[in-house]
Amino acid sequence: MKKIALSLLLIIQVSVQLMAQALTLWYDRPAERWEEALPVGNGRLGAMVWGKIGEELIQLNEATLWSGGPTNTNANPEAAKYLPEIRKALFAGDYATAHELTKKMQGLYTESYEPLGDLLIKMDAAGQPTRYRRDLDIANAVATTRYTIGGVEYRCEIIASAPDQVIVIRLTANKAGALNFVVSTKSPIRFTNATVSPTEISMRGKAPAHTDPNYVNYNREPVVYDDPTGCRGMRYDLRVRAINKGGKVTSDINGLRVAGATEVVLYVSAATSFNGFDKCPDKEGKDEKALAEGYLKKAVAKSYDAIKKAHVQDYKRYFDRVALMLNDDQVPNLPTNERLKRYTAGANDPALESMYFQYGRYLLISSSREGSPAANLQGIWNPYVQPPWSSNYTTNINAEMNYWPAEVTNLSELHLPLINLIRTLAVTGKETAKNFYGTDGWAVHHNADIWGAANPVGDLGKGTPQWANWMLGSAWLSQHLYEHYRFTQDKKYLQATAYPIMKEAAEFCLDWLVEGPDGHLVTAPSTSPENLFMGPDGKPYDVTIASTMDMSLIWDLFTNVIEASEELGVDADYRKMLLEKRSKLFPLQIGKKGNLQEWYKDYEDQDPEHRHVSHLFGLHPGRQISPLTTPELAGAAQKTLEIRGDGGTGWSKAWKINFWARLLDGDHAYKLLRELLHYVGHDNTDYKGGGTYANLFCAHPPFQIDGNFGGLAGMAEMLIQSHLNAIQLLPALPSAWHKGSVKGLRARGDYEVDMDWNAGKLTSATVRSEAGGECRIRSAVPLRVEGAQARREGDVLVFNTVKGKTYRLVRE
Ligand code: FUC
Repeated sequence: MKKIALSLLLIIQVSVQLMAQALTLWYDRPAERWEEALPVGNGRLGAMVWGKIGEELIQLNEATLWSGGPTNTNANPEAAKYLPEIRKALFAGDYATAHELTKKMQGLYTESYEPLGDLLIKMDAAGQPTRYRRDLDIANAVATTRYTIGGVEYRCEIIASAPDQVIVIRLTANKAGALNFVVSTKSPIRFTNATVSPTEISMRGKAPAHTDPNYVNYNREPVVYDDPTGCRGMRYDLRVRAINKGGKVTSDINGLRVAGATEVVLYVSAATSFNGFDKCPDKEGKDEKALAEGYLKKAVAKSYDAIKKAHVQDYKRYFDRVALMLNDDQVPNLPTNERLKRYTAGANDPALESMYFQYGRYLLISSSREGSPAANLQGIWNPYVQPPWSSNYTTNINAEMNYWPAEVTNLSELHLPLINLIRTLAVTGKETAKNFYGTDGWAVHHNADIWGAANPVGDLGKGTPQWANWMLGSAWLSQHLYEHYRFTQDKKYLQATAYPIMKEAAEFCLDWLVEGPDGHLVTAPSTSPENLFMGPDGKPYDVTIASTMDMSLIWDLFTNVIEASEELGVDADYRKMLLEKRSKLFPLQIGKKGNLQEWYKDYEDQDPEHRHVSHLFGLHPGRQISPLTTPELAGAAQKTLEIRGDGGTGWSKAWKINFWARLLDGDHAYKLLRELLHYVGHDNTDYKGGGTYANLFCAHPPFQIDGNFGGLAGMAEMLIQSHLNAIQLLPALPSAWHKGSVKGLRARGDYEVDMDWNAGKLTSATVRSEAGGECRIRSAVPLRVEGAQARREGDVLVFNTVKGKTYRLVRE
């Protein structure tokens, strides 16, 4: 008996160790570039940990710290007057005139996400370091650096705690009194340093009143600090307090000085004056000083161990909901960057793939928490004053992609920051639609920011319509409102939050649609982000009518509003009207190459391998096209993908994983997953092909977090799909994942699903029904359900479920 208990204990211990190994990114040298540093975050505060010896660098972010102030929704009062002329030109096929006139409908650029600053820890420890290791344990959300100098082991552990709203760093030496270091702070934006007490320093400053995107250069100051109106330019306050065991801590203008300590805990607190999208961050700003002090005061009353315990518990509440095991998940004993390089060269490493999956979930938990802003183009991690694409919300793919995995990978609450951003945009976007086009409802264009900027960017005509004048952001964003309902079945939310905003987006589309030359309803002007077509004169153009993407987005929105009104039992007449309008939308076309046509006419693309594949929206994330419901269109979508090829930037490859999974081709999806996990050095040598940096951040390049989230969503799509009124188990399992198990994935209808498979086939599954109701299961192998009456509808197994009950499915 004792023996059995002992060996059981051993097995548990070994598997806990294996799990820990499987879910740890580790390196045998310090980061040399930002793309090698390791991210931690609590949704609001973020840090990139370099793990340097001598002078440790921890780069900090606060998610509300943006340049600017409340957005101007009426930057171009003339815009609407061009609309009739543009439509006239388009209907006459005069694309050149339409292009020029569409530019005249542009507004201002968005603001930029700004860095908070750097925390530097200058260690005084002479000698050659040995036994170096830095790692990020994503099962617990703890980053650790350790090395030995002169026989003393130094450790630096860092966590970003959501319950305590602080970043905490614990430095230890395994020899009493061996810790000697100086902590200082600086920022690439305006700052002043001060001492608060012998053990506390502060850094205060201001974000710019305006920051231009990094690709704009008009011979003017790209970063402007002063705003005479006092309405722009957000304040921030950063505090660092040291609590030491042994030795002494003092402070002066150069920072905190620690001498002869054995352990020191640094409590890092920060806050900004951001007070909502419609408040001046300066004049009407929050008291950032009081906020930063408040978080700090509460935190320092707790020991490091107590804060860590609460942090790990809180983090695991999300993280532990899903477990994924691929094949035998053997973990090679190699640093993560080496594994990635080996994998890029062709080695198999299913444990790297499952770690990449869980890393995506780690990043979402760390960058998108209730009450914090939505994860932006870089999540919350950004060291640049002028970050790539302002690190804002690009709504023609990137912002939505960030949230594709939220529901299916069981992180539904983390979807709420995006839903909050959508609430803001429904307000600013309504003013924008009225001011720019004289329409009802709300409109969002290519970019948004924390202020709810919704106008077509481009600085009043300097941008190009190819990206700036894309009008259907509200239709795409509205899909997220409805998907949150489809997964959670939360009727109260549907009725109070989602439906009214979705309906207002439909209002915009109804006003925006016009009757086209052939009698169908069309959008005009219309673009297909960010591609160009070759016009009849052999020249490339961007503005046309009724791009496939526009029509697919409107179809999706109308369908969701129709369904939602049925679910709520409201608006019968409105529903009837929408059904009628939907039937008049310009339909999807199959082109001469057998592909799904991207444009109103069967024009050639200027770049047939363009990274955007907007016209396949109906395949993913939409539900208009599927091999199961519209085989002909699905065949055309496949042809489109073949013509586009498998190249592209990071997010483009991530999207293609999702497309191929929706085409039920697991092997092709897997090929693209492997390519997304292609090692990209920090010199970004391989621009044509996106991939993955040493820290597993997605390389567009440069770093964009969308590819991490899109890749995660794609892997989930390979394992489970539920967009077509049935839960499809293992719809696109690649032959490379011959054996495995997954626990805790979510399906629409409020189900939680576990699955095991072997030899490429499902062996068993369990479905927990959280809401009750009729459960519909589709699977490649015939299944039966234990303990419930079931019937078959074609290849779908149908059975009634009781709320809260679990059902086991086994092979027949
Ligand atoms: C879109 C893409 C670019 C980039 C940017 C943030 O405009 O076309 O590739 O991802 O967003």
